[in-house]
Amino acid sequence: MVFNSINMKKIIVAIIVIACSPLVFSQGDKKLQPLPTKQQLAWHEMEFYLFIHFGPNTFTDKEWGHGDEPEDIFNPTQLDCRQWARIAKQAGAKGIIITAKHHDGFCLWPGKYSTHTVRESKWKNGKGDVLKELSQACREQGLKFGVYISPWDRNHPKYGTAEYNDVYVNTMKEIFSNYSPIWELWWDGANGEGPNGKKQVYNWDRFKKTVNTISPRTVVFSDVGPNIRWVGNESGFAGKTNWNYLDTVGFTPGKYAPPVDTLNQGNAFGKAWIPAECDVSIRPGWFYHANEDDKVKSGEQLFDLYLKSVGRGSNLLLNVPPDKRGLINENDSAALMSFKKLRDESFAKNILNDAKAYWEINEEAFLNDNVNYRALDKKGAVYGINTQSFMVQLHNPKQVNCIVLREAIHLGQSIENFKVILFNNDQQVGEINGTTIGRKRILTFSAKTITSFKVTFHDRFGNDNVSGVAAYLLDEKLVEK
Ligand code: FUL
Repeated sequence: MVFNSINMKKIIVAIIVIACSPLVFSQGDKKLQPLPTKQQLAWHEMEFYLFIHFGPNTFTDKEWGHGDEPEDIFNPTQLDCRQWARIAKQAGAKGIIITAKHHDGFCLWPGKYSTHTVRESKWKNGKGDVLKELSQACREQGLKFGVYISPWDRNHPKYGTAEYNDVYVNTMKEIFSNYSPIWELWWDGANGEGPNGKKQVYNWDRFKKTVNTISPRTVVFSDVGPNIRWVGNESGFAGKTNWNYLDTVGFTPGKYAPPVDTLNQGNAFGKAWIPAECDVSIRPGWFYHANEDDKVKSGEQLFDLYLKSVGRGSNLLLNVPPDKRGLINENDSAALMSFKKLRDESFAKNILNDAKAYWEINEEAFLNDNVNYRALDKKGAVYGINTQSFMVQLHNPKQVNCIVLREAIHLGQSIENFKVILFNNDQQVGEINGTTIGRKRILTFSAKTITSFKVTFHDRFGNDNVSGVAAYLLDEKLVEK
């Protein structure tokens, strides 16, 4: 098959002329599907950030504390939140979310609604405040700061009574007024017994309204949002089909959450924009355990998780638990640096820089993976052109094993499936089929020498919302496992 660029251009120009009311077409579609908020769009751009599980469990070697651990157990000898933030920054993470309070109820700040806090511990003679130190360290490094506040509390005497919902609301208000801005709030759905043997009936609606009132720009995570959803596993991977839509009516976080497959893939026609976040630990456990020092995931394993999370349109929340000193362990930080190096090396050179796309408007911007779609809009580019495929012609034959596609998610998510056909001159040398694209879809395959490739996609509205394409040659060992 020979592709004649002049004819293709003529055809595309004709299509552009025919589809001369693209804006009307797209605006109409916008009403048909939920769109991300400004905060959610900004969240999508975060891609990768760290989770910190830290507290009494770090010192007792537990994963779930009982809530009756003596406060003095919490006594890090060299706690340094600046070290955490520095390492996060060097690893290319964009933020840090910390377990302000885990299920054991211990508060990493001197909270006034609890008597089980850093204030009652030996650490800094009860004068320490981890949230204060970490929020400052994040600010210094230009990182976003987020908090995990476990509703399940195995220490609080009010847990299991209606009054505990007041305690929880007050706790949130206290944290938000002392340590804002808080970019992401993480709600775990766990709901076990408290010290009086009772389970709490959480008032999720009230919790949601509270955050919405005191900090409307915070994105709130739980199994079912309201802003970010759990991906349905703690292994760090999103579905290859991954819709940013979810139906939440009748569901709550925890036991009454949607099935894990639904969380993993989203609902194709879901009523709300609630994208998935992939939480996973760099070690087997969420908290630090010395006997897992040799079980830290390698840079290559982390890269594979990156492909399965960010590369499937989701975000990667990677847990790196500080050790008993209160420092990120050397093994973890080495793995993070190796992960960063692999990302940098892999995506340093978009080999389409000198390629031509038969998407003739603003092809330069289109071929730049980093360009943001808004810039294209302004120039009246890709918006609404009713074309379902485009061709990319390389300047010279090149070896490729990775193609990155992006969808203009500020317009919603509507691409249902796609096909990439690789050519070496007239010869078809490969074909990759997929379903959703979303913010970013990273496809990897065994390396091929190609001169061109064709991307065909089916958009549920006939829109043309592919907003970027790039191609790379990765180290062969990094191709998705
Ligand atoms: C789970 C918790 O029970 C684990 O301890 C951990 O915090 C994880 C991120 O969420 O539901």
